[in-house]
Amino acid sequence: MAGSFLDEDFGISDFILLKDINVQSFIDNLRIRHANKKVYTYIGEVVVSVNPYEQVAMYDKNFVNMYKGREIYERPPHIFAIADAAYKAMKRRGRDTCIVISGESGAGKTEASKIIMRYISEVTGVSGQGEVRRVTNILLNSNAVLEAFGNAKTNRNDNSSRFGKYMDINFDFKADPVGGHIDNFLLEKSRVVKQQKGERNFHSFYQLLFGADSAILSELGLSKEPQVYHYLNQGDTKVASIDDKTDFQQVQAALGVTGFSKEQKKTIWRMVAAVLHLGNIDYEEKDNDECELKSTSKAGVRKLADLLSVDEGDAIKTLTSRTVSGGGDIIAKGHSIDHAVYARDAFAKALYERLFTFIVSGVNKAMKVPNGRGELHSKATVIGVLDIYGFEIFDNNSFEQFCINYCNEKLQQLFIQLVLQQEQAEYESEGIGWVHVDYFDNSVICSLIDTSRTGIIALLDECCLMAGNVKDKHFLENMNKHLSSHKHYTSRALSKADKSLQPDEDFKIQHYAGHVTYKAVGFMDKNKDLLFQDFKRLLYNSRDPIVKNMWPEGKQKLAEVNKRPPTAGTTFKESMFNLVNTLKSKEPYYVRCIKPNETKSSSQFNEERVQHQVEYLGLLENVRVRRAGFAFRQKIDLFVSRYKMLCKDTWPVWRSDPRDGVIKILNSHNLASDVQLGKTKVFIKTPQTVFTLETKRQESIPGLVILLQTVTRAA
Ligand code: AD9
Ligand code: MG
Repeated sequence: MAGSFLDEDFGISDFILLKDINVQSFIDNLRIRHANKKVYTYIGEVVVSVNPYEQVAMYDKNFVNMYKGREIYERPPHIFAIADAAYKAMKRRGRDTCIVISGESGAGKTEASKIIMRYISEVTGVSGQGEVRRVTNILLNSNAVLEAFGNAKTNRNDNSSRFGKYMDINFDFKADPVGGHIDNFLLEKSRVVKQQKGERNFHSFYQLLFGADSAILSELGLSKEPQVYHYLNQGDTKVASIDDKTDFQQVQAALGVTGFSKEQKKTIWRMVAAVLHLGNIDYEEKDNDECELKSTSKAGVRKLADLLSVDEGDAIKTLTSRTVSGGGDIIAKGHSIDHAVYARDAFAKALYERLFTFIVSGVNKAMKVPNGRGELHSKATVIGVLDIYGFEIFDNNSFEQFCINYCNEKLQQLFIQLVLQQEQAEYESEGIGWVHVDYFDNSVICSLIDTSRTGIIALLDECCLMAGNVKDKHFLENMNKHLSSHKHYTSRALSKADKSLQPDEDFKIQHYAGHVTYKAVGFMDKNKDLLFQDFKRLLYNSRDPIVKNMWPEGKQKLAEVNKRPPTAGTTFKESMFNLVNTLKSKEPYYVRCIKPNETKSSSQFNEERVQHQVEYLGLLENVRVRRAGFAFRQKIDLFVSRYKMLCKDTWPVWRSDPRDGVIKILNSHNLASDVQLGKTKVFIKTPQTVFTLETKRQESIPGLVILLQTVTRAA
């Protein structure tokens, strides 16, 4: 198996073993491996994955068996090995672990997370208990459901996750999955009402139109033609790589497996249909700058009211006016056309977002497993899998890209803290000599965004909470005022020479992964995330209990309504803080995904694009730190007890100083030059040394078993 590390035909399978560490040698190695369909390469225990953009036969049962229970360095690099390492740490050492998958949009994160989940389901539940099968079935089927409602075609990825997902899988004392929990982050709901050229709305809409039979469509009052719907006809409608019709059947089945009843499924699709009807509602001017429904929209509203099980008159009122309290009275104030369109779109976005939250909680309910006494399992050990939207730069970057990129900054910071800083700190505390490695610490960008009072989110909130006619332009001015000297922020007002920036519109952040220009227009609106109380009340009064339960705050009276719920930016920031804390409390494993080209080609390897990703992911620094340091480490006494059979002096029991034991073992195999002794741990420089130790250990075990049997028999 030693060949698996240094197979020159396929490049080198662990970057730590590269002769010279520089960008070119790193990329050369990736290129050779990519050309030979070697999807994975290690940096120590971090796996780098290059999207193959084709099915590579390396995920079947034989491969599962090859990796099951093995150490990372025993087999060629594979994501299975990382999944197994996380699983073993959980099983053998009772550690909560997490697998953090990062990389830009289309790099293969979601696929990686599914491969990990499939691996875990393959290696568990071997005794075939029905309950474990049920749970793994839900875990696997939850992907189809969440992707239908939370993924969409973008210009970067045909199946782009438009929400962040962190999934905990809970294991019992036998290390079998007994349940799970999904946390979802910020669904990109603006997509419901608007799509950029070449993109689509969420898959669910097309699945319904192309997949449901005509009886269902007629019940929902829908046409088969997506072009008919304003919320679908702004972008593409068909995607070559996607079969919406088959996907619909699959999602229907998966909804069943994940615990949704027939009624719930019906309501889900009724709500999807309602959003489409809503988008086609048009208004015309009445007197006093107020508006009413166009006559052509009346049938649509009737259907909308029917689908949501609300009163038609109430629906019309809610779509054309809102209630306000004035001088102690509650009065209806008519909308202008602009306001009505705005309110309609806000309603559509909110409907879809609530539906998504409902679906996630439904899956969570199904994954909560009662134990024999009818109680919920006390918190078992956990493996968390994080699959979040990748770093994004579009032609037009708005609030959503800002949040997505901020999230990627936070994860990069966590990576730096855990892998780079922690590694250096450990060498220092162990008194191990090594060379300091410089790396870019992106905490300065995180604070630019999330510092209280003067961070971008705080400055945005400040504008959103001001009274009067405050516009996005003021938000830009507010940032220019407070952030003028920040190295990672600029705008036209601050750097007049930068003609790429539109005055009064754009601001630019130098992210760890590159410069992104954001359009300030729309930031305040999306941050306020306003939905008139009237809509909430309308749905709370729905005759469909499933819809009603999605809108509990609709029962509040106007006077009781909390006028200032937390903004979208602050809510997102808090969810990122919580996520980072959750991840920090676990033993992390990393999958770093790379996108080899922009054309989804299985053969093309665009060096420039790859180099950019290698640089911003900090992969070279990662190798340098591992190399300057040591690939493996183990507590001194554990090292002696694991390898004592390799030396006649330490076998069968070593009673003297364990440090001397380590030296005896290493000297007996000429391995001492590759190892340093710290205060509490043995540090081993190269994986081959560990491999040699492990192989010799394996070889000596049969002999030991015979010896032991002889001793036992003699006794
Ligand atoms: V985004 O941030 O959600 O936009 P991801 O999740 O990083 O993005 P995704 O996993 O969706 O990317 O991968 C994009 C496409 O690449 C998939 O739809 C597959 O067609 C392709 N892909 C990714 N990984 C693999 C793989 N291991 N084997 C084969 C793959 N194809
Ligand atoms: Mg994804």
